[in-house]
Amino acid sequence: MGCQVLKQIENGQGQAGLTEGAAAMRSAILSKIRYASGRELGSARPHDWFVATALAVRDRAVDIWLDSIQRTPTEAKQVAYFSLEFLIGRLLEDAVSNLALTDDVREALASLGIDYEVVKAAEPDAALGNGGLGRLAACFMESMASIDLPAYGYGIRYDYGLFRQVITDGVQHEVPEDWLSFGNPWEFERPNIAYPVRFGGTVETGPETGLGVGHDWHPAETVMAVAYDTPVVGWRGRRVNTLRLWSARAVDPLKLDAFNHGDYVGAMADRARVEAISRVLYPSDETPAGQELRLRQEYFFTSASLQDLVRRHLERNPDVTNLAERSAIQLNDTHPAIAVAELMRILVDEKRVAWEEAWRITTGTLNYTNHTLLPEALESWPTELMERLLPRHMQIIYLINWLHLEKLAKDRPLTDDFIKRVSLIDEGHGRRVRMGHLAFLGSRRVNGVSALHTDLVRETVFSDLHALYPDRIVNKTNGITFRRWLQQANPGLTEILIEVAGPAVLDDPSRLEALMRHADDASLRDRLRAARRHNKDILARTIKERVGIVVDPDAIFDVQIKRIHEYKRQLLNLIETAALYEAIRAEPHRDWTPRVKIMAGKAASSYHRAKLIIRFAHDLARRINDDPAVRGRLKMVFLPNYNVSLAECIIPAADLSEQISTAGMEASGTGNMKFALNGAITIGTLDGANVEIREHVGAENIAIFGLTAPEVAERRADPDHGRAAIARSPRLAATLYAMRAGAYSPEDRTRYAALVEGLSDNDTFMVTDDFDSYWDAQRGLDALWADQPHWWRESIANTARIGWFSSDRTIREYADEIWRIPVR
Ligand code: 26W
Repeated sequence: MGCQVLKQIENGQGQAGLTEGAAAMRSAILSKIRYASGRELGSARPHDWFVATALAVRDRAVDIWLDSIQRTPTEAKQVAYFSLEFLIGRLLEDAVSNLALTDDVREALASLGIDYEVVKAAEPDAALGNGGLGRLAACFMESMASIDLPAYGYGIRYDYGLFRQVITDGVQHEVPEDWLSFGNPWEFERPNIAYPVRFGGTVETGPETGLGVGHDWHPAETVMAVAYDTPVVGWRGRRVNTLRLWSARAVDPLKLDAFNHGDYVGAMADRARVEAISRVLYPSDETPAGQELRLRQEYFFTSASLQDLVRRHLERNPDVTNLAERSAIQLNDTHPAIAVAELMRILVDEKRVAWEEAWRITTGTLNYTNHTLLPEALESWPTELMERLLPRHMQIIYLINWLHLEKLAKDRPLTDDFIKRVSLIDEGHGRRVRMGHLAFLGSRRVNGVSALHTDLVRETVFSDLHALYPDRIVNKTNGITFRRWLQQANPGLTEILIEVAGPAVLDDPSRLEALMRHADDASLRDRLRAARRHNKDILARTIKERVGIVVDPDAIFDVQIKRIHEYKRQLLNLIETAALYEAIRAEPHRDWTPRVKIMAGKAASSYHRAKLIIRFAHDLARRINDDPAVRGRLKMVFLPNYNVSLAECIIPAADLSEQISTAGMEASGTGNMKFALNGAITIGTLDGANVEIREHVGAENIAIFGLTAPEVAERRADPDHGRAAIARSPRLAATLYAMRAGAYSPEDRTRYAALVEGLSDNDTFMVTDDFDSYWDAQRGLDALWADQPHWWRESIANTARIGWFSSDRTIREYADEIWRIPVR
């Protein structure tokens, strides 16, 4: 910025022609640059502009925030969403567009010579979550504010979020994600909102009082949980709720006597150990973390959140007896399941409530969402560890279990086998506490996240408990916030939708249906195609910048983006890509439909097979992209460091959405909904929410392939199914042979030997069984692409009929059937 321009800005020039709103925003931003960042205008960098803009916008949010809290009646029931993960991503555009400030902010910045797009891009992506579960929590927070539901989100303020993925020579490396290093303009530290969280020690049994025997817990260690609040702005600024994240602080940060004796390091050691609790997000997704630190994290945030909730309750109510009428707590998976024992402890030991009454309150307040059936992801903790870390809670859990079994024994003779299945203690693998069972018993409602998943929850993990409590399990199919995943991510498409379906479409997604009347309208098709093309150009540029690969925006953009996991079957996609590559080479003169395969996702650091799949993606991409024989027909790209911001760039540019998990294994999926909303056509299995997406968009507008969940279960019984499937499919056999022989890894020919052998010996995920049907579905899509009017008709049907998958609908269902809170 030239000196002359600066002088003019400081003199208030450049405001001419600005609307009143933009002029006010401009002076707010200027004042933040100067007084909050302590910088001269001329030295401000994009990040300073981001901070100044965020602070200016935050001021507006704060007014609504305080008002939202004020106007919530004392007797209103509130939601507390307990989640170890909130994958929120960037917040600036969310806040700006929900406050209807987009034009003001854009113009204000432009008048200062600054591009709003550059400012948005300077915000770090808050990755306080692994994947679907964490992103769902973020969508829910936005929806609760948008439908004016009073709610708190409770979690952990990790210093380091999910690792940054760096790929060198196809190998994933994990680098710490230091998202707070430049500060976080959204949060308010609340040093006055802090609670002691205790660990270890012993329990002393007191004398019999009128309320039974008292228990005095003498903990060995105390950690302070300090609150950091982030305002969550709802659509049209209707309401602002609080996301309250806890940070761990040592009670005695510096042991002064040690320090005075010259032991500087020793004086800090305790502090480092204690504060490690909120240092870093566990990067495991669907695999057990199994470490003591993880259990400490779980108890730390659950205890602080419950203490806070009970304190807030007592500010408005005389005692805790009506807690269940004023609060509904949702446990996001079993990670906060210790809440069952902790709430009982607070009520019985601290508030001196009788056991039965405490149990009534607890089971009236808590609800639990299950997000996975994978046996390795079902949490259980060794009793020995729990007894050492949480001795009083372990006593409470034993008592809950004893009462539970005794109640059952009244109605039926208990066989050993039945006790084994319904007990809170799993005796099979060393003694362990089953956190899912604990959450089930302590909850009023238990829910799955798609119709199919909920059926499977009833039939598998909780079949015995379901038989005992047949009304407890309900379904709540997931949803996504359309504000972020359509309006913000895809402004071009949004503009067209507003024109066709009217502006009310922004408030009521069922109005997207109006699009169907224009499904065969060539001019609409052309406009949609142009909007998609614009997004594809941007993605192509991003690909070129990040990995140096040139892709053709006229080709099908075929996308699979999600955590790398065997059940999600990135390997099936890659093997099909390899087979397609060989087929094109064999018949180079056929009119192949040009495709760009795009993949992104992180592997858990200890998940070797997932990392090997990433490596294969790179080896395969190198081979394909370097081969002139397939030029113009096939390209393969792996984009590193998948996160929310990258998803926002990729999804609006996708033609084809890969949702190809082994049937019965993906609880719901939410990426599937984001793609369909943006008009991508899904190729997928009858798994998770794909089943319901098919019902909504119509079977003719989605490419379903592969075994169904019951067929998978049946096929698994045959130990030889993999070998048999390979024998049936010459194409699959040839592709696997090439892979096994090192065709894609000439410098290390055995690199994929184990991966291929696994497919014939033990193909748990049915890659081989589903290959042919997947191949055929892909070729069907090639043909469909050649018929562009037909392709776009299907695309339009996806956008038009996906409205039901808005997280506003999901949250209304939770409010109605689980939390019993009336919403407008
Ligand atoms: C114990 C380690 C661990 C960590 C995370 C186990 C399990 C998890 C999560 C439950 C994994 C997860 O994110 N599940 C996903 O939840 C989404 C939201 O409901 C669903 O859409 C996905 O299908 C499901 O995989």
